[in-house]
Amino acid sequence: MSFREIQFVKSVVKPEDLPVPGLPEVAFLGRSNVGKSSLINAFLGRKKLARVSSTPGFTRALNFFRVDHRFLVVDLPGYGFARVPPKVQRAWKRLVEGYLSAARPLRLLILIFDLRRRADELDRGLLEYVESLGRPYIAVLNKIDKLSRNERLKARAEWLSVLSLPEEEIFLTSCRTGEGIPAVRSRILSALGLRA
Ligand SMILES: Nc1nc2c(ncn2[C@@H]2O[C@H](COP(=O)(O)OP(=O)(O)O)[C@@H](O)[C@H]2O)c(=O)[nH]1
Ligand SMILES: [Mg+2]
Repeated sequence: MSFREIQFVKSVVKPEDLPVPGLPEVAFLGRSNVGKSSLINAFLGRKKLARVSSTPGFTRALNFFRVDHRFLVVDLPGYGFARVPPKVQRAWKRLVEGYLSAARPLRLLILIFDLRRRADELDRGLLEYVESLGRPYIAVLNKIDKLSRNERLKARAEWLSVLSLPEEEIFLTSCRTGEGIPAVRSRILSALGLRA
């Protein structure tokens, strides 16, 4: 299925300003520069809806997009920026946790990682938190084009040991080549009760 109409709804910097829950939602979360914007664009079949940055920027807002009046895509602000002041880090935590713990029709949370990197303390902390929420989520290991087949297998095995997810909920993708994108897309659509 392709989408016809994608509308920007709202940008939120404080949990108090979240829109009133309504349409089903899918949310994307990842460290800065993992390819979150690229994955959102690939999912929606758009070139530059969510901004793709060549230099990791500082996006502190949570952005809502309405797709064909049927569901919302929530672009959660990235984490793990170098040299972020504690105050900004606290604001990020408050906003993201405020969203994720709110009573909202969140059908699927998509956690994006860079397959080339190992999970660090920040990733593990986030995974523990997400696990504790008991909300449906999947992991997308992106940038596979940067690795050889052997390296992919090795990195995948490492991530498997870190993630508390069944194998079928872990996706390997490249937003550059498009490899693995259809599988993620159908997983998200099925979470929304839509057909691929
Ligand atoms: N090689 C490669 N580069 C990617 C991939 N996905 C994203 N990128 C690049 O990584 C950088 C950050 O991407 P972006 O989507 O802005 O990441 P975000 O900060 O997580 O939103 C950009 O230069 C993208 O072109 C991928 O699968 N493979
Ligand atoms: Mg981005």
